[in-house]
Order: sequence, then C-alpha cells, then structure tokens
Amino acid sequence: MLELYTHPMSPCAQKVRIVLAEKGLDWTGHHVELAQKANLRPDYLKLNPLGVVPTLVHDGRPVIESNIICEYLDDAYPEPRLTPADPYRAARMRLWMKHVDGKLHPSCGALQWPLVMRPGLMAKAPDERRALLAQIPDKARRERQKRLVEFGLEAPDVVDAVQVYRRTICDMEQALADGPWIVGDGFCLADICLAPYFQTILQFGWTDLYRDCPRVADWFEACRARPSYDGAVTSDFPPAVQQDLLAKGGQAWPTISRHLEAMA
Ligand SMILES: N[C@@H](CCC(=O)N[C@@H](CS)C(=O)NCC(=O)O)C(=O)O
Repeated sequence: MLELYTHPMSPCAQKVRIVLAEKGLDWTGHHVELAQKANLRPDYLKLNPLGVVPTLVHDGRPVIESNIICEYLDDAYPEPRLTPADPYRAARMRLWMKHVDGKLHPSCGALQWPLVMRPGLMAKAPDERRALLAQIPDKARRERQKRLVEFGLEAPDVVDAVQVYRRTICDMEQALADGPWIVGDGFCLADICLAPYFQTILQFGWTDLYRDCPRVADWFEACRARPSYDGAVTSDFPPAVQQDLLAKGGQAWPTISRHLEAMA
C-alpha cells in the first residue's frame, strides 16, 4: 500500500508522482494544503518532522525527502530501473539530484512563493501570518519564507534564484551534448528530478530563460511527451489554472528579465 502526501504545485511531489507513474504503481494521494500551512499541523509533523511535502507512506512506514523517496521507489520496485547500471553515470545522476535539492529547489521556491503562496498569507491578519511562519521548523527555510512574504519579488532571494536557474540551464545545455537525457542515453531519476523545475518556468510563461539552449528545450519536450509526465504533472494544470499562472508570471516577467539581463 503506497500513500503520498502531496500538492499539485510542489516540484518535489511532482518528481515522486512521475516515478510512481513510470513504474505503473497504484497509490493513494492525500492533499496537503500548503497555503494554509497544513504541513505544519502536529499529525503531519509526526510523519514528516521537516513539515514539507512530499511524504511517502509505504505499508505504514513513512519515507521523506523527495530524492530519497525516488531512490527508495527505484530500489523497492526495480522495474523499469531508473538508475543507470554504469556506476559513473549513477554518480552523475546523484550529483544532479543533489544540485536540485540544494540549489534549484530553494530557487524555485523563491520564484513561486511570491506569486502563488504569498497572496493567501497576505490575506491573513499580520499576527496570524507571523504565528504561522514562526512554526516552520528549519531556521533557514523560516527566514527565507519570511523575506519572501514580506518583500515578494523584491526579496533578495529572487535575484539569486534567477541566477541559479540560468546557470543550471547553461550547465544542462552542455551536459545534454552527450544526451538525449541528462546523463546519456537512458532516461533516469536525474531527468525526473529536474523536469518539474521546468514546469515552473512553463507555467509562468518564462521559457525565454532557455531561449538560447535548444538541447534543454528538446529535453524538456521529451520529458513532457512521456505518459508519466502527463498523468503526474500536466493533468494538474487545467486551462483555468494555466491562465491564472500565466497571468501572474507575465506580471513578474519584467523583474525576472531585469535580473537575467544583469547577469549578461
Ligand atoms: N528537500 C525536501 C524539500 C521539500 C519542500 O521544500 N517541499 C515544499 C513544496 S515543494 C513544501 O512542502 N513547502 C511548504 C513550506 O515550506 O511551508 C524534499 O526534497 O522533499
């Protein structure tokens, strides 16, 4: 029995949903309302003391951290195998996954939060908002979210986030010279862990971020063309949601492109 605590817009949860779909596994989903900070309620913290999604529960036992969940599923259900058999390629795969977890993911948060989560929090009374944010267990995450809620797109984290995204895209363009997938000729967990961060770019209409990187554009199209991506990600973006996100992204684009130009 596989259960997943998830949210449609969470790239970390999207990776896990893609792995589940690639392996054809049945699972039960539990929606965690992040905008209401349901991830910080005591029952959820018992499963995931970090207070984040996703959490996988397999036969009653929780597994946390999306990269670890992806590797866990690949070990527990080895068909089709999503880790290269060649140890060097497997090491390259894990390096990309580490980069996603440590750098790209917080950058994605810095871009999504001001546009998607901030309005709901700003609608609350200041005391309630402060109390909710004060509950975030990890200090670095707590402070980052406070800045993003207070300053929105003007938070200093946003400049860094645009730079991390752009450098990642340029590094991927180089790596994909040996493609078509990120570590060579086999689709693997690193592709799965990277792809949702391009959904964020797409949903906000910011594809100019990789305008001059044709291999990255082709790679993302190939990820999106897989049935697993359709079921695990695209189906959560019906037309009304897409339009709303595109409108939000369009309003933010002048700020994003200003930070991009500053890098040139
Ligand atoms: N390193 C964690 C990061 C998980 C994470 O940041 N999840 C986000 C959604 S993508 C979350 O739950 N955010 C809620 C919050 O910070 O309040 C993982 O890979 O699972």
